[in-house]
Amino acid sequence: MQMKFRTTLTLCAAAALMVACGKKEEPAPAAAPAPAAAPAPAAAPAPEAASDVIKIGHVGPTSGAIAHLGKDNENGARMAIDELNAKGVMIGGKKVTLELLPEDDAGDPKQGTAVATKLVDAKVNGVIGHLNSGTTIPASAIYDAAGIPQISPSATNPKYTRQGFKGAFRVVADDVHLGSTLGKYAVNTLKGKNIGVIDDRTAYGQGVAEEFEKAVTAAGGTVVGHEFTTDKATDFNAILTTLKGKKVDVVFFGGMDAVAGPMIKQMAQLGIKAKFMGGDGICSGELPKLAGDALKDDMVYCAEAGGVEGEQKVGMEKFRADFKAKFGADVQVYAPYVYDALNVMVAAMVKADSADPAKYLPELKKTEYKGVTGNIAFDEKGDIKNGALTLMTYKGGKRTELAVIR
Ligand code: ABU
Repeated sequence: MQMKFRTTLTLCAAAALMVACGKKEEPAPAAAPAPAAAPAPAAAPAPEAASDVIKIGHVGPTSGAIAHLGKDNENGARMAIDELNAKGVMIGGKKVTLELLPEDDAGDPKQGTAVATKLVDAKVNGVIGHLNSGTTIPASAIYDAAGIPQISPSATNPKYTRQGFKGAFRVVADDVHLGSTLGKYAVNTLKGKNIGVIDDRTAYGQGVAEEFEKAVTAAGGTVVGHEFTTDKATDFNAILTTLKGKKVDVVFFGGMDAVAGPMIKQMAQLGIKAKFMGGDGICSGELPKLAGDALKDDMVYCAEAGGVEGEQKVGMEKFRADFKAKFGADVQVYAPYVYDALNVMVAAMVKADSADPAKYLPELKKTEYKGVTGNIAFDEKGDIKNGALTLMTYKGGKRTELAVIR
């Protein structure tokens, strides 16, 4: 696929980014012979203050049913920005100020592309986000066309990094890893005999459910039914009754916690005693509130698309404590991944001594970063190398780690 990365010149020519480009402004390279008329008007000198600012966009759904997840992600970005600014970041021989441009895509693909365009127009130096695969994938084409690197902290649909966009990265494992691990677990560990699947038809929900189903079949299990809902639905009685008729002992849901919670409640009302499984989208701190008393101990199994073991747990625990102290809220799922993604992006800028995307992108590709979520390096597609999953259940209304799986 043809790359459409904007040249260094184009970005550096934006007066507001002169210093962020890492060098004193160089004379503009000779343009192709111009039709005699209009010499390019001399750019007005950039105000000193503006030239020291590096803009980083963040996008997640901070409104709507999964606003709690969007805010969690946004707070991860704020935490990184605040710490970096307090520490002081030197680029191009100057101390720069990092500015967060937070945007709300409401988890909606159309709004996702609208805010992506807005961030491009604002001349951001990079983007962290989006949260959902359904918004991340269409937005990635806009960032790619503008030459702006993007790191998603949570979008797990494989397609995101398989479009040939050289500036698209993610710091979590993908749905192939999630679905296949959970599918094997359903058959081999939970001993599911009649497995039911429901998905919400989003890029994430459909993708992870399909991978789960493939893995169940490969492990010798049986999917007795696959039902469909949406990410806005609230009534699941019809599809749950169908699955009840098939005597399901495990129900896998491809979708987010805001839908999973009421679904678990309605399973209880219908007397369905099956285990409930899902990917990272349901694996939040909020799920027990959303499901209420219907969520029993050892009933729900899910996986976060990352994880740390051994000594690296210390850094993660410190992050969680610092996050709670700063925002008065527990981490939901992906705030630490956002925090790392933003630090990775800024570390690449510092290494390149430039916030010009064309200059720091090569450093981003070479990332070797030890973060709170573990070691981050990217493969040729932009996916995290050697990604982990953390298998979770819920006990006493709290997420409880079962194992970290690679
Ligand atoms: N990975 C689950 C939530 C985000 C998404 O991929 O849509």
